[in-house]
Amino acid sequence: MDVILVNWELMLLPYSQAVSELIAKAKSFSEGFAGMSEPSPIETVEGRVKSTESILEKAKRKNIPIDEIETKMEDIAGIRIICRFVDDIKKVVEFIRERDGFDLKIIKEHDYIENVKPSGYRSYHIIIEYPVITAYGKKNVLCEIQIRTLAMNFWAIVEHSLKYKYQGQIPEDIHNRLLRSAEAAFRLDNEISEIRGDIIEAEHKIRAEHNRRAANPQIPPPPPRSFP
Ligand code: 0O2
Repeated sequence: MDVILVNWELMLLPYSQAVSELIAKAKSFSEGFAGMSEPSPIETVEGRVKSTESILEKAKRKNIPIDEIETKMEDIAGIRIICRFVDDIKKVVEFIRERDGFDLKIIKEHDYIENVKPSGYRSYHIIIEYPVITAYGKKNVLCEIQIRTLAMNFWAIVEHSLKYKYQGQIPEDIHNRLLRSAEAAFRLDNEISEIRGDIIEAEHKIRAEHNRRAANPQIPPPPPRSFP
């Protein structure tokens, strides 16, 4: 049997660079909305490089040979873009599509919002190939971009923890509760979408008032607020 030795630190370096660069690009896109009438569709951006332990576990689970990990495992580098409103997901997807062929290449898209996973998972995934120039030269790395709402994210984090706790074998009653909460999160997203206009208008007013006071220190500060 051939033994393949992997220098993980060196192998993961371009992935970590890709994650940093993609986070910076998404943040700068989001900051570009400052002062515009439409707020940024991006609430937060986070990213991570899969741990060696997690790469090996997934390779075993998916039967991926160690020497094919870089071409077959699509989420060694991962970016997660969180939106407030379901409609914002489409805008972020468009932003990524516009970059296709420019500074990244879209390999495939998975719409787990239209095609909800049997677990109840909802999210929009885009797998991209991203070129990085490292001290060791140029390299194209695969990266998974997950785009989801705050509600979808909350659900996915909880479900992920339970999957970890039960080592993938979630008991039926908890599984059923998770399915019901996934639907509740989806209804919450839809309800919030209905009042999106009101929320944005309210935020505009608060921001305008804040700017007015910042520009004019003579205006007395607002009375201290109490909890509702
Ligand atoms: P981790 O620990 O988050 O990195 P496939 O394309 O279906 O053959 P793959 O590569 O698992 O297999 O792709 P998929 O299904 O699109 O999932 C990729 C990632 O999406 C997962 O990575 C999770 O982060 C997330 N995901 C997918 N399904 C679920 C789900 O049912 N629940 C939760 N909480 N997250 C999910 P990992 O490596 O599985 O996990």
